[in-house]
Amino acid sequence: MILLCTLNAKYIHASLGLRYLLANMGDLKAQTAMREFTIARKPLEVCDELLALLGPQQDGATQIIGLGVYIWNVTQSAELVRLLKAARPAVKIVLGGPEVSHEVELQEITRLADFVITGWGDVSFPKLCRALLHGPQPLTRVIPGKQPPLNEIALPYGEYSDADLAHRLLYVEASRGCPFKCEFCLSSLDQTAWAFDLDAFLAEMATLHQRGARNFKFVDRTFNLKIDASARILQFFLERLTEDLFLHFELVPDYLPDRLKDLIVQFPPGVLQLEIGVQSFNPEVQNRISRRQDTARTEATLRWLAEVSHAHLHTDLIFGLPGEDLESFAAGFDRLYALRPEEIQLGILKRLRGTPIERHSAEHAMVYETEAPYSVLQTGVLDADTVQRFKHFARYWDLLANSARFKQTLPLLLKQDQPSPFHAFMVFSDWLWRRTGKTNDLSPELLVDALADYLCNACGLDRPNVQQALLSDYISSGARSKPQALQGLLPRQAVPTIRKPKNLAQRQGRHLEPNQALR
Ligand code: B12
Ligand code: SF4
Repeated sequence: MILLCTLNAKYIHASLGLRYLLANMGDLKAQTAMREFTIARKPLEVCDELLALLGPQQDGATQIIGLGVYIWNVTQSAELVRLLKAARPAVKIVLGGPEVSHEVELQEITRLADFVITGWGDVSFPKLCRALLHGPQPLTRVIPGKQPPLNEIALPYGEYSDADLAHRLLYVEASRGCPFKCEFCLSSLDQTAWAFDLDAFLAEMATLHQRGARNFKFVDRTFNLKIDASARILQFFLERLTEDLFLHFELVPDYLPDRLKDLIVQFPPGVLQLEIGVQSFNPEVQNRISRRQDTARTEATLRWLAEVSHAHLHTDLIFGLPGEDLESFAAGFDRLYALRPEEIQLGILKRLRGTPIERHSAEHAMVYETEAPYSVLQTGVLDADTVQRFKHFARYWDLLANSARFKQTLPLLLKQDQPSPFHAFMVFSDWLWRRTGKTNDLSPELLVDALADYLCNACGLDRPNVQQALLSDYISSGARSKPQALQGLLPRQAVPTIRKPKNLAQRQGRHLEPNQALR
Protein backbone atom coordinates (compact mmCIF):
# COMPACT_ATOMS: atom_id res chain seq x y z
CA MET A 1 0.00 0.00 0.00
CA ILE A 2 1.03 3.59 -0.69
CA LEU A 3 0.03 6.50 1.54
CA LEU A 4 0.35 10.12 0.52
CA CYS A 5 0.47 12.47 3.46
CA THR A 6 1.21 16.05 4.41
CA LEU A 7 0.66 18.44 7.31
CA ASN A 8 -1.12 21.56 6.07
CA ALA A 9 -0.76 24.94 7.76
CA LYS A 10 -4.48 24.86 8.65
CA TYR A 11 -7.48 22.70 7.76
CA ILE A 12 -8.74 25.30 5.31
CA HIS A 13 -5.66 24.81 3.07
CA ALA A 14 -6.13 21.71 0.93
CA SER A 15 -2.89 20.34 -0.54
CA LEU A 16 -2.77 20.72 -4.30
CA GLY A 17 0.67 19.05 -4.53
CA LEU A 18 -0.57 15.77 -3.00
CA ARG A 19 -3.61 15.73 -5.25
CA TYR A 20 -1.32 16.00 -8.28
CA LEU A 21 0.63 13.00 -7.07
CA LEU A 22 -2.54 11.01 -6.43
CA ALA A 23 -4.02 11.89 -9.84
CA ASN A 24 -0.83 10.66 -11.56
CA MET A 25 -0.48 7.28 -9.83
CA GLY A 26 -1.85 5.47 -12.91
CA ASP A 27 -1.99 1.68 -12.37
CA LEU A 28 -1.00 2.19 -8.70
CA LYS A 29 -3.92 4.46 -7.90
CA ALA A 30 -6.13 1.67 -6.56
CA GLN A 31 -3.56 0.90 -3.88
CA THR A 32 -2.84 4.55 -3.00
CA ALA A 33 -4.62 6.63 -0.36
CA MET A 34 -4.19 10.28 0.62
CA ARG A 35 -4.37 11.55 4.19
CA GLU A 36 -4.00 15.23 5.18
CA PHE A 37 -3.39 16.56 8.70
CA THR A 38 -2.63 19.99 10.07
CA ILE A 39 0.54 21.08 11.85
CA ALA A 40 -1.52 21.38 15.03
CA ARG A 41 -1.79 17.56 15.27
CA LYS A 42 0.70 15.74 17.48
CA PRO A 43 3.24 13.80 15.38
CA LEU A 44 2.65 10.71 17.53
CA GLU A 45 -1.07 10.74 16.74
CA VAL A 46 -0.33 11.19 13.04
CA CYS A 47 2.15 8.32 13.18
CA ASP A 48 -0.38 6.01 14.85
CA GLU A 49 -3.06 6.92 12.34
CA LEU A 50 -0.79 6.34 9.34
CA LEU A 51 0.37 2.96 10.64
CA ALA A 52 -3.22 1.94 11.31
CA LEU A 53 -4.15 2.92 7.75
CA LEU A 54 -1.27 0.90 6.33
CA GLY A 55 -2.25 -2.09 8.43
CA PRO A 56 0.21 -4.79 9.47
CA GLN A 57 3.00 -5.51 7.03
CA GLN A 58 2.21 -8.94 5.57
CA ASP A 59 4.77 -11.29 4.02
CA GLY A 60 7.33 -8.55 3.66
CA ALA A 61 5.05 -6.57 1.27
CA THR A 62 6.40 -3.11 0.54
CA GLN A 63 4.65 -0.24 2.27
CA ILE A 64 5.38 3.32 1.16
CA ILE A 65 4.61 6.67 2.75
CA GLY A 66 5.09 9.78 0.59
CA LEU A 67 5.36 12.93 2.68
CA GLY A 68 5.01 16.51 1.36
CA VAL A 69 7.48 18.73 3.23
CA TYR A 70 7.18 22.52 3.34
CA ILE A 71 8.61 25.29 5.46
CA TRP A 72 5.51 25.31 7.68
CA ASN A 73 5.66 21.59 8.50
CA VAL A 74 9.32 20.55 8.36
CA THR A 75 9.81 20.47 12.15
CA GLN A 76 6.73 18.31 12.77
CA SER A 77 7.44 16.21 9.67
CA ALA A 78 10.96 15.39 10.89
CA GLU A 79 9.50 14.20 14.19
CA LEU A 80 6.89 12.17 12.31
CA VAL A 81 9.53 10.45 10.17
CA ARG A 82 11.57 9.63 13.29
CA LEU A 83 8.51 8.06 14.95
CA LEU A 84 7.48 6.12 11.85
CA LYS A 85 10.96 4.71 11.37
CA ALA A 86 11.18 3.76 15.03
CA ALA A 87 7.80 2.01 14.97
CA ARG A 88 8.18 0.30 11.60
CA PRO A 89 11.71 0.44 10.18
CA ALA A 90 10.75 -1.43 6.99
CA VAL A 91 8.27 1.19 5.80
CA LYS A 92 9.76 3.16 2.88
CA ILE A 93 9.55 6.88 3.46
CA VAL A 94 9.74 9.12 0.40
CA LEU A 95 10.01 12.87 0.91
CA GLY A 96 9.17 15.61 -1.57
CA GLY A 97 8.15 19.27 -1.63
CA PRO A 98 10.01 22.61 -1.79
CA GLU A 99 11.60 22.41 1.66
CA VAL A 100 13.51 19.20 0.91
CA SER A 101 14.30 20.08 -2.70
CA HIS A 102 17.36 22.17 -1.81
CA GLU A 103 20.28 21.82 0.58
CA VAL A 104 19.16 18.19 0.79
CA GLU A 105 22.20 16.78 2.53
CA LEU A 106 22.18 19.48 5.21
CA GLN A 107 18.83 18.47 6.67
CA GLU A 108 18.04 16.08 9.48
CA ILE A 109 14.73 15.02 7.95
CA THR A 110 16.34 13.86 4.72
CA ARG A 111 18.84 11.74 6.66
CA LEU A 112 15.96 9.99 8.45
CA ALA A 113 14.03 9.16 5.26
CA ASP A 114 14.70 6.50 2.62
CA PHE A 115 14.30 8.63 -0.51
CA VAL A 116 13.96 12.27 -1.47
CA ILE A 117 12.50 13.45 -4.77
CA THR A 118 13.50 17.04 -5.45
CA GLY A 119 11.35 19.46 -7.49
CA TRP A 120 8.30 18.22 -9.35
CA GLY A 121 6.91 14.93 -8.09
CA ASP A 122 3.98 14.30 -10.46
CA VAL A 123 5.61 11.57 -12.56
CA SER A 124 8.71 10.79 -10.49
CA PHE A 125 6.81 9.65 -7.38
CA PRO A 126 4.75 6.95 -9.18
CA LYS A 127 7.89 5.89 -11.05
CA LEU A 128 9.81 5.45 -7.78
CA CYS A 129 6.89 3.55 -6.23
CA ARG A 130 6.82 1.16 -9.21
CA ALA A 131 10.55 0.55 -8.77
CA LEU A 132 10.15 -0.07 -5.04
CA LEU A 133 7.23 -2.44 -5.57
CA HIS A 134 8.38 -4.32 -8.65
CA GLY A 135 12.08 -3.48 -9.10
CA PRO A 136 14.65 -2.81 -10.26
CA GLN A 137 15.43 -1.02 -7.00
CA PRO A 138 16.55 2.62 -7.34
CA LEU A 139 20.28 3.22 -7.21
CA THR A 140 20.25 6.62 -5.53
CA ARG A 141 18.52 8.03 -2.48
CA VAL A 142 18.09 11.55 -3.82
CA ILE A 143 16.22 11.63 -7.11
CA PRO A 144 15.79 14.79 -9.20
CA GLY A 145 12.07 15.09 -10.03
CA LYS A 146 11.32 14.96 -13.75
CA GLN A 147 9.68 17.98 -15.25
CA PRO A 148 7.54 16.59 -18.09
CA PRO A 149 5.60 18.71 -20.61
CA LEU A 150 2.53 19.88 -18.71
CA ASN A 151 0.10 18.07 -21.03
CA GLU A 152 1.58 14.77 -19.81
CA ILE A 153 0.49 15.50 -16.23
CA ALA A 154 -3.01 14.39 -15.20
CA LEU A 155 -4.94 17.31 -13.72
CA PRO A 156 -5.79 16.84 -10.04
CA TYR A 157 -9.09 18.64 -9.62
CA GLY A 158 -11.21 15.48 -9.49
CA GLU A 159 -9.36 14.67 -6.26
CA TYR A 160 -11.10 17.53 -4.42
CA SER A 161 -13.93 15.92 -2.45
CA ASP A 162 -17.34 17.48 -1.91
CA ALA A 163 -16.26 18.29 1.66
CA ASP A 164 -13.20 20.10 0.25
CA LEU A 165 -15.46 22.10 -2.05
CA ALA A 166 -17.74 23.05 0.81
CA HIS A 167 -15.22 23.90 3.51
CA ARG A 168 -11.77 24.59 2.13
CA LEU A 169 -9.86 26.90 -0.16
CA LEU A 170 -9.42 25.24 -3.52
CA TYR A 171 -5.96 25.85 -4.89
CA VAL A 172 -5.78 25.74 -8.66
CA GLU A 173 -2.99 26.54 -11.13
CA ALA A 174 -3.19 27.56 -14.77
CA SER A 175 0.61 27.84 -14.99
CA ARG A 176 3.71 26.81 -13.05
CA GLY A 177 6.95 28.68 -12.54
CA CYS A 178 8.00 32.29 -12.79
CA PRO A 179 10.31 34.08 -15.23
CA PHE A 180 11.43 36.67 -12.66
CA LYS A 181 14.43 36.45 -10.37
CA CYS A 182 13.58 37.98 -6.98
CA GLU A 183 16.30 36.45 -4.87
CA PHE A 184 14.26 35.87 -1.70
CA CYS A 185 11.77 33.68 -3.56
CA LEU A 186 12.03 29.99 -4.47
CA SER A 187 10.28 30.62 -7.76
CA SER A 188 13.30 32.68 -8.86
CA LEU A 189 15.00 29.34 -9.59
CA ASP A 190 12.40 28.39 -12.19
CA GLN A 191 13.89 30.37 -15.12
CA THR A 192 10.50 30.56 -16.85
CA ALA A 193 6.77 29.84 -16.51
CA TRP A 194 4.92 26.96 -18.16
CA ALA A 195 1.22 27.10 -18.99
CA PHE A 196 -1.24 24.22 -18.68
CA ASP A 197 -3.47 23.68 -21.69
CA LEU A 198 -6.10 26.35 -21.09
CA ASP A 199 -9.06 24.46 -22.60
CA ALA A 200 -8.34 21.42 -20.45
CA PHE A 201 -7.84 23.61 -17.38
CA LEU A 202 -11.05 25.57 -17.90
CA ALA A 203 -12.99 22.35 -18.48
CA GLU A 204 -11.81 21.23 -15.02
CA MET A 205 -12.82 24.59 -13.53
CA ALA A 206 -16.26 24.23 -15.14
CA THR A 207 -16.66 20.80 -13.53
CA LEU A 208 -15.60 22.13 -10.14
CA HIS A 209 -18.00 25.03 -10.51
CA GLN A 210 -20.86 22.70 -11.48
CA ARG A 211 -20.08 20.64 -8.39
CA GLY A 212 -20.58 23.77 -6.30
CA ALA A 213 -17.05 25.17 -5.90
CA ARG A 214 -17.09 28.94 -5.39
CA ASN A 215 -13.67 29.67 -3.85
CA PHE A 216 -10.78 29.46 -6.30
CA LYS A 217 -7.31 30.40 -5.17
CA PHE A 218 -4.90 30.56 -8.08
CA VAL A 219 -1.33 29.69 -7.11
CA ASP A 220 0.12 30.90 -10.42
CA ARG A 221 3.12 32.96 -9.46
CA THR A 222 2.20 35.69 -11.91
CA PHE A 223 -1.36 35.71 -13.13
CA ASN A 224 -0.84 38.69 -15.47
CA LEU A 225 2.03 37.19 -17.46
CA LYS A 226 0.18 35.93 -20.53
CA ILE A 227 -2.63 38.37 -21.04
CA ASP A 228 -4.61 36.18 -23.47
CA ALA A 229 -4.79 33.42 -20.87
CA SER A 230 -5.55 35.78 -17.97
CA ALA A 231 -8.32 37.42 -20.00
CA ARG A 232 -9.91 34.06 -20.84
CA ILE A 233 -9.84 32.99 -17.21
CA LEU A 234 -11.45 36.24 -16.04
CA GLN A 235 -14.05 35.98 -18.81
CA PHE A 236 -14.80 32.39 -17.75
CA PHE A 237 -15.62 33.53 -14.23
CA LEU A 238 -17.53 36.62 -15.37
CA GLU A 239 -19.85 34.23 -17.17
CA ARG A 240 -20.42 32.44 -13.85
CA LEU A 241 -20.65 35.48 -11.62
CA THR A 242 -22.67 34.95 -8.45
CA GLU A 243 -22.68 36.65 -5.07
CA ASP A 244 -20.79 33.82 -3.42
CA LEU A 245 -17.96 33.61 -5.96
CA PHE A 246 -14.48 34.32 -4.60
CA LEU A 247 -11.33 34.44 -6.74
CA HIS A 248 -7.76 35.06 -5.65
CA PHE A 249 -4.92 35.88 -8.06
CA GLU A 250 -1.29 36.98 -7.61
CA LEU A 251 -0.23 39.82 -9.88
CA VAL A 252 3.01 41.61 -10.65
CA PRO A 253 2.25 45.24 -9.95
CA ASP A 254 3.76 47.05 -12.90
CA TYR A 255 1.87 45.48 -15.78
CA LEU A 256 -1.87 45.75 -16.20
CA PRO A 257 -2.92 46.31 -19.80
CA ASP A 258 -6.31 47.84 -20.58
CA ARG A 259 -7.63 44.48 -21.72
CA LEU A 260 -7.32 43.12 -18.20
CA LYS A 261 -8.54 46.33 -16.61
CA ASP A 262 -11.70 46.19 -18.73
CA LEU A 263 -12.45 42.73 -17.34
CA ILE A 264 -11.36 43.40 -13.75
CA VAL A 265 -13.65 46.37 -13.51
CA GLN A 266 -16.67 44.19 -14.27
CA PHE A 267 -16.32 42.19 -11.04
CA PRO A 268 -18.52 43.53 -8.23
CA PRO A 269 -17.19 44.06 -4.68
CA GLY A 270 -16.39 40.93 -2.72
CA VAL A 271 -15.43 38.67 -5.61
CA LEU A 272 -11.87 39.46 -6.69
CA GLN A 273 -8.91 39.42 -4.34
CA LEU A 274 -5.59 40.45 -5.85
CA GLU A 275 -2.35 39.74 -4.05
CA ILE A 276 0.28 42.20 -5.20
CA GLY A 277 3.84 41.91 -3.99
CA VAL A 278 5.51 45.31 -3.82
CA GLN A 279 8.20 44.14 -1.36
CA SER A 280 10.28 47.34 -1.51
CA PHE A 281 10.00 50.75 -3.13
CA ASN A 282 13.74 51.35 -2.86
CA PRO A 283 15.27 50.96 -6.37
CA GLU A 284 18.74 50.23 -4.99
CA VAL A 285 17.38 47.41 -2.84
CA GLN A 286 15.23 46.10 -5.70
CA ASN A 287 18.30 46.03 -7.89
CA ARG A 288 20.39 44.29 -5.26
CA ILE A 289 17.91 41.41 -5.00
CA SER A 290 17.33 41.27 -8.78
CA ARG A 291 13.71 42.34 -8.55
CA ARG A 292 12.65 44.15 -11.70
CA GLN A 293 9.88 46.55 -10.85
CA ASP A 294 8.89 49.87 -12.37
CA THR A 295 7.90 52.02 -9.41
CA ALA A 296 5.87 54.59 -11.32
CA ARG A 297 3.86 51.90 -13.10
CA THR A 298 3.41 50.00 -9.83
CA GLU A 299 1.90 53.07 -8.21
CA ALA A 300 -0.28 53.79 -11.23
CA THR A 301 -1.62 50.20 -11.25
CA LEU A 302 -2.34 50.21 -7.53
CA ARG A 303 -4.01 53.60 -7.73
CA TRP A 304 -6.23 52.45 -10.58
CA LEU A 305 -7.14 49.24 -8.80
CA ALA A 306 -7.94 51.07 -5.56
CA GLU A 307 -9.89 53.91 -7.15
CA VAL A 308 -11.63 52.29 -10.11
CA SER A 309 -11.93 48.54 -9.60
CA HIS A 310 -13.80 46.74 -6.82
CA ALA A 311 -10.98 44.28 -6.27
CA HIS A 312 -9.76 43.75 -2.74
CA LEU A 313 -6.05 44.59 -2.73
CA HIS A 314 -3.77 42.53 -0.56
CA THR A 315 -0.30 44.05 -0.91
CA ASP A 316 2.98 42.77 0.50
CA LEU A 317 6.12 44.45 1.80
CA ILE A 318 9.21 42.64 3.07
CA PHE A 319 11.17 43.93 6.04
CA GLY A 320 14.88 43.16 6.39
CA LEU A 321 15.97 43.01 2.77
CA PRO A 322 19.75 43.38 2.42
CA GLY A 323 20.74 47.03 2.85
CA GLU A 324 17.21 48.36 3.52
CA ASP A 325 17.16 50.34 6.77
CA LEU A 326 14.20 51.43 8.88
CA GLU A 327 13.84 54.83 7.22
CA SER A 328 13.82 53.34 3.73
CA PHE A 329 11.21 50.77 4.79
CA ALA A 330 9.15 53.50 6.47
CA ALA A 331 9.19 55.59 3.30
CA GLY A 332 8.01 52.56 1.28
CA PHE A 333 5.26 51.81 3.77
CA ASP A 334 4.01 55.41 3.67
CA ARG A 335 4.05 55.39 -0.11
CA LEU A 336 2.04 52.20 -0.21
CA TYR A 337 -0.35 53.31 2.51
CA ALA A 338 -1.09 56.48 0.51
CA LEU A 339 -2.46 54.27 -2.26
CA ARG A 340 -5.02 52.83 0.19
CA PRO A 341 -4.90 49.09 -0.50
CA GLU A 342 -7.24 47.18 1.84
CA GLU A 343 -4.35 45.21 3.28
CA ILE A 344 -0.62 45.76 3.66
CA GLN A 345 0.88 42.49 4.77
CA LEU A 346 4.19 43.12 6.47
CA GLY A 347 6.40 40.09 6.03
CA ILE A 348 9.82 39.54 7.46
CA LEU A 349 12.60 38.34 5.17
CA LYS A 350 13.27 34.60 5.30
CA ARG A 351 16.29 32.84 3.92
CA LEU A 352 14.49 30.01 2.14
CA ARG A 353 16.62 26.98 1.41
CA GLY A 354 18.02 27.20 -2.09
CA THR A 355 17.30 30.88 -2.69
CA PRO A 356 20.02 33.17 -4.08
CA ILE A 357 19.46 35.81 -1.34
CA GLU A 358 22.18 33.93 0.55
CA ARG A 359 24.84 35.60 -1.61
CA HIS A 360 24.30 38.86 0.33
CA SER A 361 24.70 37.35 3.79
CA ALA A 362 28.35 38.20 4.38
CA GLU A 363 28.42 41.65 2.81
CA HIS A 364 25.20 42.81 4.50
CA ALA A 365 25.80 41.08 7.83
CA MET A 366 22.56 39.12 7.55
CA VAL A 367 21.76 36.87 10.51
CA TYR A 368 18.89 34.40 10.09
CA GLU A 369 17.25 31.84 12.34
CA THR A 370 18.85 28.46 11.69
CA GLU A 371 15.53 26.61 11.99
CA ALA A 372 12.37 27.06 9.88
CA PRO A 373 11.05 29.60 9.02
CA TYR A 374 14.60 31.06 8.81
CA SER A 375 13.47 34.65 9.51
CA VAL A 376 16.04 37.41 9.55
CA LEU A 377 17.15 38.33 13.08
CA GLN A 378 19.34 41.30 12.25
CA THR A 379 21.14 42.87 9.32
CA GLY A 380 24.00 45.34 8.89
CA VAL A 381 21.47 48.21 8.99
CA LEU A 382 18.82 46.78 11.35
CA ASP A 383 19.75 45.67 14.84
CA ALA A 384 17.95 42.83 16.63
CA ASP A 385 15.83 45.24 18.72
CA THR A 386 14.54 46.99 15.62
CA VAL A 387 13.61 43.66 14.05
CA GLN A 388 11.69 42.76 17.22
CA ARG A 389 9.93 46.13 17.23
CA PHE A 390 8.96 45.56 13.63
CA LYS A 391 7.49 42.14 14.46
CA HIS A 392 5.19 43.79 17.01
CA PHE A 393 4.32 46.49 14.49
CA ALA A 394 3.42 43.90 11.84
CA ARG A 395 1.19 41.93 14.19
CA TYR A 396 -0.59 45.01 15.53
CA TRP A 397 -1.01 46.34 11.99
CA ASP A 398 -2.74 43.09 11.12
CA LEU A 399 -5.08 43.38 14.10
CA LEU A 400 -5.93 47.04 13.68
CA ALA A 401 -5.57 47.88 10.00
CA ASN A 402 -5.68 44.71 7.88
CA SER A 403 -8.59 43.40 9.91
CA ALA A 404 -10.59 46.51 8.92
CA ARG A 405 -11.99 46.58 12.44
CA PHE A 406 -10.91 50.15 13.17
CA LYS A 407 -11.74 52.05 10.01
CA GLN A 408 -12.83 55.23 11.84
CA THR A 409 -10.23 55.09 14.58
CA LEU A 410 -7.14 54.25 12.53
CA PRO A 411 -6.99 57.65 10.79
CA LEU A 412 -7.00 59.33 14.23
CA LEU A 413 -4.09 57.15 15.26
CA LEU A 414 -2.07 57.70 12.09
CA LYS A 415 -2.54 61.49 12.18
CA GLN A 416 -0.71 61.79 15.49
CA ASP A 417 2.11 64.23 15.90
CA GLN A 418 4.61 62.20 13.85
CA PRO A 419 6.33 62.67 10.51
CA SER A 420 4.28 59.97 8.80
CA PRO A 421 1.73 57.15 9.24
CA PHE A 422 4.56 54.63 9.68
CA HIS A 423 6.14 56.59 12.51
CA ALA A 424 2.80 57.28 14.17
CA PHE A 425 1.96 53.59 14.16
CA MET A 426 5.44 52.65 15.39
CA VAL A 427 5.07 54.92 18.42
CA PHE A 428 1.68 53.35 19.17
CA SER A 429 3.06 49.85 18.59
CA ASP A 430 5.91 50.44 21.08
CA TRP A 431 3.35 51.80 23.59
CA LEU A 432 1.00 48.82 23.16
CA TRP A 433 3.88 46.37 23.54
CA ARG A 434 5.05 48.09 26.75
CA ARG A 435 1.50 47.99 28.05
CA THR A 436 0.50 44.42 27.13
CA GLY A 437 3.78 42.58 26.51
CA LYS A 438 2.01 40.38 23.97
CA THR A 439 0.92 40.21 20.38
CA ASN A 440 -1.53 37.32 20.70
CA ASP A 441 -4.80 36.89 22.59
CA LEU A 442 -5.65 40.58 22.27
CA SER A 443 -9.44 40.66 22.31
CA PRO A 444 -11.37 43.36 20.42
CA GLU A 445 -12.43 44.80 23.80
CA LEU A 446 -8.84 45.02 25.01
CA LEU A 447 -7.87 46.79 21.80
CA VAL A 448 -10.74 49.28 22.11
CA ASP A 449 -9.73 50.11 25.67
CA ALA A 450 -6.06 50.39 24.75
CA LEU A 451 -6.83 52.69 21.81
CA ALA A 452 -9.05 54.89 23.98
CA ASP A 453 -6.34 55.15 26.62
CA TYR A 454 -3.61 55.87 24.08
CA LEU A 455 -5.54 58.43 22.03
CA CYS A 456 -7.12 60.28 24.97
CA ASN A 457 -4.42 60.06 27.63
CA ALA A 458 -1.13 59.64 25.77
CA CYS A 459 -2.03 61.82 22.76
CA GLY A 460 -4.52 64.17 24.44
CA LEU A 461 -7.30 63.82 21.86
CA ASP A 462 -10.83 64.90 22.63
CA ARG A 463 -12.53 61.94 24.42
CA PRO A 464 -16.03 62.22 22.81
CA ASN A 465 -14.47 62.17 19.31
CA VAL A 466 -12.36 59.16 20.12
CA GLN A 467 -15.30 57.36 21.70
CA GLN A 468 -17.47 58.12 18.69
CA ALA A 469 -14.94 56.57 16.31
CA LEU A 470 -14.39 53.54 18.55
CA LEU A 471 -18.12 53.05 19.06
CA SER A 472 -18.81 53.09 15.36
CA ASP A 473 -15.96 50.63 14.68
CA TYR A 474 -16.94 48.36 17.52
CA ILE A 475 -20.57 48.12 16.48
CA SER A 476 -19.64 47.58 12.82
CA SER A 477 -17.29 44.76 13.76
CA GLY A 478 -20.19 42.83 15.24
CA ALA A 479 -18.42 42.26 18.58
CA ARG A 480 -20.86 42.05 21.47
CA SER A 481 -19.01 42.44 24.77
CA LYS A 482 -18.62 45.71 26.64
CA PRO A 483 -15.25 47.45 26.50
CA GLN A 484 -14.64 49.75 29.47
CA ALA A 485 -14.06 52.74 27.22
CA LEU A 486 -17.56 52.46 25.75
CA GLN A 487 -19.47 51.94 29.01
CA GLY A 488 -22.88 53.58 28.79
CA LEU A 489 -22.49 54.31 25.09
CA LEU A 490 -23.31 50.98 23.54
CA PRO A 491 -26.93 50.34 22.61
CA ARG A 492 -28.42 47.64 24.83
CA GLN A 493 -27.83 45.00 22.25
CA ALA A 494 -25.30 46.19 19.72
CA VAL A 495 -26.56 44.97 16.38
CA PRO A 496 -23.82 44.18 13.89
CA THR A 497 -24.25 46.11 10.66
CA ILE A 498 -21.98 43.83 8.67
CA ARG A 499 -23.46 40.50 7.77
CA LYS A 500 -21.11 37.62 8.47
CA PRO A 501 -19.78 36.63 5.04
CA LYS A 502 -21.21 33.34 3.86
CA ASN A 503 -18.23 32.14 1.94
CA LEU A 504 -14.61 31.55 2.87
CA ALA A 505 -13.54 35.05 1.90
CA GLN A 506 -14.16 36.19 5.43
CA ARG A 507 -11.23 38.52 5.69
CA GLN A 508 -12.29 40.24 2.52
CA GLY A 509 -15.85 40.57 3.79
CA ARG A 510 -14.68 42.69 6.67
CA HIS A 511 -13.37 45.30 4.27
CA LEU A 512 -16.69 45.88 2.57
CA GLU A 513 -18.63 48.98 3.39
CA PRO A 514 -21.80 47.98 5.28
CA ASN A 515 -24.01 48.80 2.32
CA GLN A 516 -21.87 46.67 0.01
CA ALA A 517 -21.79 43.77 2.40
CA LEU A 518 -25.58 43.85 2.61
CA ARG A 519 -26.05 43.86 -1.14
C1 B12 B 1 -0.63 27.57 -0.78
C2 B12 B 1 0.66 28.12 -0.23
C3 B12 B 1 0.72 28.40 1.14
C4 B12 B 1 -0.42 28.16 2.13
C5 B12 B 1 -0.30 26.81 2.86
C6 B12 B 1 -0.84 25.64 2.07
C7 B12 B 1 -0.97 24.37 2.85
N1 B12 B 1 -1.10 23.28 2.15
O1 B12 B 1 -1.01 24.35 4.04
C8 B12 B 1 -0.17 29.34 3.12
C9 B12 B 1 -0.92 30.56 2.57
C10 B12 B 1 -0.59 29.13 4.57
C11 B12 B 1 1.32 29.54 2.94
C12 B12 B 1 2.12 30.17 3.87
C13 B12 B 1 3.48 30.34 3.72
N2 B12 B 1 4.22 30.03 2.64
CO1 B12 B 1 3.48 29.30 1.05
N3 B12 B 1 2.91 28.81 -0.64
C14 B12 B 1 1.77 28.34 -1.09
C15 B12 B 1 1.84 28.27 -2.62
C16 B12 B 1 1.25 29.59 -3.14
C17 B12 B 1 1.11 27.16 -3.32
C18 B12 B 1 1.52 25.72 -3.00
C19 B12 B 1 0.99 24.84 -4.09
O2 B12 B 1 -0.08 24.29 -3.97
N4 B12 B 1 1.72 24.76 -5.21
C20 B12 B 1 1.33 23.97 -6.38
C21 B12 B 1 1.84 22.52 -6.21
C22 B12 B 1 1.52 21.72 -7.44
O3 B12 B 1 3.25 22.57 -6.08
P1 B12 B 1 3.97 22.00 -4.78
O4 B12 B 1 3.12 22.19 -3.61
O5 B12 B 1 5.34 22.53 -4.75
O6 B12 B 1 4.03 20.39 -5.08
C23 B12 B 1 4.89 19.83 -6.06
C24 B12 B 1 6.29 19.49 -5.54
O7 B12 B 1 6.71 20.26 -4.45
C25 B12 B 1 6.24 18.05 -5.24
N5 B12 B 1 5.71 17.53 -3.98
C26 B12 B 1 4.85 18.06 -3.09
N6 B12 B 1 4.55 17.20 -2.11
C27 B12 B 1 5.23 16.06 -2.38
C28 B12 B 1 5.27 14.83 -1.70
C29 B12 B 1 6.08 13.82 -2.22
C30 B12 B 1 6.14 12.51 -1.53
C31 B12 B 1 6.83 14.03 -3.41
C32 B12 B 1 7.69 12.97 -3.93
C33 B12 B 1 6.78 15.26 -4.07
C34 B12 B 1 5.96 16.26 -3.55
O8 B12 B 1 5.38 17.55 -6.24
C35 B12 B 1 4.30 18.50 -6.42
C36 B12 B 1 3.85 18.42 -7.86
O9 B12 B 1 4.90 18.65 -8.75
C37 B12 B 1 3.38 28.18 -2.86
C38 B12 B 1 3.86 28.82 -4.16
C39 B12 B 1 3.56 27.93 -5.34
N7 B12 B 1 2.92 28.47 -6.34
O10 B12 B 1 3.85 26.73 -5.34
C40 B12 B 1 3.95 28.93 -1.64
C41 B12 B 1 5.22 28.37 -1.00
C42 B12 B 1 5.03 26.87 -0.84
N8 B12 B 1 5.18 29.02 0.31
C43 B12 B 1 6.32 29.40 0.71
C44 B12 B 1 6.53 30.19 1.89
C45 B12 B 1 7.93 30.71 2.10
C46 B12 B 1 5.49 30.46 2.79
C47 B12 B 1 5.57 31.33 4.06
C48 B12 B 1 6.80 31.13 4.92
C49 B12 B 1 5.43 32.78 3.59
C50 B12 B 1 5.56 33.84 4.65
N9 B12 B 1 4.48 34.22 5.23
O11 B12 B 1 6.63 34.32 4.86
C51 B12 B 1 4.30 30.95 4.83
C52 B12 B 1 4.55 29.89 5.95
C53 B12 B 1 3.34 29.66 6.79
C54 B12 B 1 3.65 29.09 8.16
N10 B12 B 1 2.61 28.75 8.89
O12 B12 B 1 4.76 28.99 8.60
C55 B12 B 1 7.43 28.95 -0.23
C56 B12 B 1 7.96 27.58 0.20
C57 B12 B 1 9.20 27.51 0.90
C58 B12 B 1 9.42 26.09 1.43
N11 B12 B 1 10.67 25.74 1.51
O13 B12 B 1 8.52 25.34 1.75
C59 B12 B 1 6.61 28.81 -1.57
C60 B12 B 1 7.18 27.81 -2.57
C61 B12 B 1 6.57 30.23 -2.18
C62 B12 B 1 7.86 30.65 -2.83
N12 B12 B 1 7.91 30.70 -4.13
O14 B12 B 1 8.83 30.97 -2.22
N13 B12 B 1 1.74 29.06 1.74
S1 SF4 C 1 8.48 37.15 -5.94
FE1 SF4 C 1 6.90 36.81 -7.46
S2 SF4 C 1 7.73 37.73 -9.34
FE2 SF4 C 1 9.48 37.44 -7.95
S3 SF4 C 1 10.35 35.41 -8.48
FE3 SF4 C 1 8.86 35.09 -6.81
S4 SF4 C 1 6.95 34.60 -7.83
FE4 SF4 C 1 8.28 35.53 -9.35
